[in-house]
Amino acid sequence: MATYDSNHVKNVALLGHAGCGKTTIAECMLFEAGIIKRRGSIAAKNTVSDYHELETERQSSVFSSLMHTPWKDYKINIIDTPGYDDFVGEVISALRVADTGVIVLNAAAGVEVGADVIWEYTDTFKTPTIFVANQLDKDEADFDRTLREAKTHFGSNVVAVQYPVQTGSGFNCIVDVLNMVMYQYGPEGGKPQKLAIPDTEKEKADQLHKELIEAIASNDEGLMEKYFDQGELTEEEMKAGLHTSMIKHDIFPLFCASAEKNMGLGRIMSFIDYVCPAPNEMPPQKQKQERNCPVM
Ligand SMILES: Nc1nc2c(ncn2[C@@H]2O[C@H](COP(=O)(O)OP(=O)(O)OP(=O)(O)O)[C@@H](O)[C@H]2O)c(=O)[nH]1
Ligand SMILES: [Mg+2]
Repeated sequence: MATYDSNHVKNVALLGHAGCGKTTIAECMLFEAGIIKRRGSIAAKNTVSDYHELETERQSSVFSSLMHTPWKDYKINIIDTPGYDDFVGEVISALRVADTGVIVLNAAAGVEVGADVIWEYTDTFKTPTIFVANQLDKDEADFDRTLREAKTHFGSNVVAVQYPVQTGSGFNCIVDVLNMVMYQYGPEGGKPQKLAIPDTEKEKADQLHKELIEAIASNDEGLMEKYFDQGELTEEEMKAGLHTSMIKHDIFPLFCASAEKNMGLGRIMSFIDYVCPAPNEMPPQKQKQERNCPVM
């Protein structure tokens, strides 16, 4: 088995309101990494994470499950937590060891109360956090409303890294405003084609790219000066700025996905690898807080 130094290990916890899609996302991540050859589903009661009888019966997670997978040069440890608030102790335990919280939002429902409760914890523990707008394949999915609600509930530092060209049954394209490309997925999801952003999306993509750069630059004096001088930041500078601001709990990038259709998860895993913090990068006070984190 490969060995990894601590710079190449990423510990993430999947968090969110019950039914937002955490377990299905974990299944996609393992499938994308090639750990499993076939994706299980909640309906078929055969996911890796919800293996306990209680969970298959309820079709809902009861315990936190720890999974791990290699991804490119890294090892990602994935903790899938239950969403029902009866099991919030499992979430708190996961936050003691996770260096990044992935708060999953059901884009068909917007920000639900479970996400608010979890935000209280990640905010108290200063856990670096990303958001995933999931279930974008549903007819009721509304990305703009989900982003707006996330900003209202969690602050203006929630910033879109991606947006869907279309939601509902036609969802198959994600515009990424960090690396300024469009990902187009085939019917089975998985690895997308990387395409140039079409002219019809240029204006929206440029606007969100600018908002992302300004959010990054506003948290870093050096980058702000460079942005004022040159009117642009490189992708590498943006990633470095995101990395530092995430550790300081100053920025919360938001991504797009449909776990049901296996779309978007590979890109999120690559972001976890290259941008999200490694365990040895967390400030000592955060490590101390984690050990002492109170049960609220
Ligand atoms: N259409 C659609 N359905 C989804 C998506 N993600 C998950 N689901 C479905 O939503 C239901 C709940 O999914 P889970 O993965 O169990 O959600 P969870 O967040 O783990 O739920 P808890 O463990 O109860 O907190 C299942 O029926 C999934 O098949 C998605 O992207 N699109
Ligand atoms: Mg679950």
